[in-house]
Amino acid sequence: MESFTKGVKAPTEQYDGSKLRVLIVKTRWNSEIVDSLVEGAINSLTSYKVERSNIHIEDVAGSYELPFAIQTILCNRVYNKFDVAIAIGVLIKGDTMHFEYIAEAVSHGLMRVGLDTSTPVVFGVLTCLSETQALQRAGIGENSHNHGNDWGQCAVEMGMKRERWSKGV
Ligand code: RBF
Repeated sequence: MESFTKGVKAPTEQYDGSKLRVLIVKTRWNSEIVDSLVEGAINSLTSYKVERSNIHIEDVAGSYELPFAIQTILCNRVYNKFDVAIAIGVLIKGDTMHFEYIAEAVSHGLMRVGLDTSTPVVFGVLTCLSETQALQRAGIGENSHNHGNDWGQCAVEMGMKRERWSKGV
């Protein structure tokens, strides 16, 4: 194979997400980049017929807060049940070890929340070595790609499949 298409292939099924309820928790750290990713995710969700009114958005300070926020919201009966959650944040490597500690804690934390709650949690956290990398992956500027689009698509697929799998189909 001389070349291949990098990234995720669209699902073969054309999902109807009109019944899905989606939780997005986003950070205020690196908010311009994060907001572009959130916009990408929302565009993708609505392209699968997810109702805008069924997308609930909360924010937290930084990526480190994402697992706690999502777990607490998913487990709170006051909120209507969500079918899927998307955690959106942007970590950019600096001069200290913060990047490494936060990236590892957040990725493990989000995985645990998904497994413990049986609700898929989409890993929408960019872990970038530079601001340029972050902008390119948030659809900002030339030759960029908005990964938020992929996360929205992943959320629809996992929300629909979770429903199907939980019924044993
Ligand atoms: N949060 C992010 O979402 N992205 C970052 O790039 C980021 N870098 C940080 C760098 C330092 C030195 C510190 C102290 C915090 C950083 N945070 C970042 C915030 C972190 O996720 C969390 O909000 C705070 O540590 C409070 O728990």
